[in-house]
Parts: sequence; structure tokens; C-alpha cells
Amino acid sequence: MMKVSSPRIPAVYIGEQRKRNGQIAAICGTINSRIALKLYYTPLAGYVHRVEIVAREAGLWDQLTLVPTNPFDSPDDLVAANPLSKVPTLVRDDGVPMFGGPVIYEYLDSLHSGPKMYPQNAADRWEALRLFGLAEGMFDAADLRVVELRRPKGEKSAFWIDRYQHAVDRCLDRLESEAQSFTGFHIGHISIAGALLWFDWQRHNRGNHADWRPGRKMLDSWLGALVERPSYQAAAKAA
Ligand SMILES: N[C@@H](CCC(=O)N[C@@H](CS)C(=O)NCC(=O)O)C(=O)O
Repeated sequence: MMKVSSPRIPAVYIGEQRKRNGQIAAICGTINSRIALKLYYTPLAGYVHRVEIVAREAGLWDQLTLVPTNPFDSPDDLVAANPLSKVPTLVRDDGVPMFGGPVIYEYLDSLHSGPKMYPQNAADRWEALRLFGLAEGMFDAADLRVVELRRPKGEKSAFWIDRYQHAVDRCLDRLESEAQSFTGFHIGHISIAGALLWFDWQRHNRGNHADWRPGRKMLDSWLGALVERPSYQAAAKAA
């Protein structure tokens, strides 16, 4: 079987550099009691950013123990928690693992009594989930493209790199065409913003992503307003 090389993750993890003392922990939500949650994540500002925003909005961020992990190394503790060896993986207070972002976000949202990121009204919920589906798919395609880009010369597939890139571009265009009617704040928005911010991060820090802004003014101005939220400000400050 062909061996797939691990993407490189820097030895000094961004997450380890975070000084968590003094960070704003609870922003909006309220919870009844303290719980201990363990989060396996890659510290490359990707999937973890969405978990961070959801956790900050829920007032749970300071209750997460962060475990920086390279899932491609299949470390024993991650594999014991999640046989997929994927991040994010959250281990609950009672030791039960929650597999993958979508389950983790909804679980965290269930733990607080503040404004919900998964709307309860059916029409709003479907709108949030519809956008969430598109944005998560876009992010997965972008992430897989970067994984492919990091493979050694001769192992990279131009077919997959192009295919993922086209999917991302089409999703961005679709979101641009819908951005004018975005209302409120829900999990779909968190997923879209997480993807756009990660594209910026990849572009500035790794040169792995083109600028998504040209021709997408609505999305750009929507994101500019969204990141004024305290959760985004606190996450940016802590990075
Ligand atoms: N949509 C999933 C995707 C998770 C995902 O693909 N995570 C990547 C982060 S690089 C991973 O762990 N990849 C390891 C692998 O695919 O083996 C989620 O949100 O949980």
C-alpha cells in the first residue's frame, strides 16, 4: 500500500504559545457548573477556530483543555479516543468522545443557556444548517487541497488540487450571491467565517491560498462586520 506522507506541523504549536490566563473566557453564555472537556486539534487555525468561536460564544472556552495533535501521526491517545485519527475530537467530562466538528459544535451549544447557534425555530434551523453544509464542504475541500499540496513532488495530484480548488471557488461565488440576505448569527455563519479567515491565514502564512476577496464584496463586508463580535476579537487576540 502506498505510504501517504504526513503534512508538516511546526514543532512549536500556536496553541502552546497561547497564554490562556487572562483571556476573556465567558462572553455570552451561562452554564450551570464547570465541566472539563479535552479537545484534540491541529494548531493551524483551521477546524479549531470554529470550535473556539462556538466555545467562546457558549462561555465554555476556559473549560477546554487543548491537546495539540498531528492526526496524520495517528498518536495513541487520539486513536484511543477516535479510531478515525481525525481532529477535532472532543472528550467529554464523562470520558465519552465526540467525533468531528459538527457533533462538537452542536454538543457545546447544548451546554449553555445563552443565545443558541443552532436555531430552534424550524425555518431558521434549516437555513443555518443549509449554509453550514455548504461552508463545511468548502472547508473540507480547501483542507484536502492543502494536504495534497504538502505531499512530496511526484506524489501530488494535479487532478485533485484543481478539483478541490474549483469546488472552493464555486462555493465562494455561491456564498457571495447569498451574502446580502444573511441575517442573525448561527452555526452556518461561524462555518463560513471560519473558512474565510483560514483562507486568509493560509495565504499570509503559507502562501497556499489565493485572495478570495476580489469580486466578492458582499462576503467581504459581511465578514468585516462579523469579526467585530467579542468572540472573534478575543480569538484573534489570543492567536
Ligand atoms: N468535517 C470534518 C473533517 C475533519 C478533518 O478532516 N480533519 C483533518 C484536519 S487536517 C484531519 O484530521 N485529517 C486527518 C486525516 O484525514 O487522516 C470535521 O469537521 O470534523
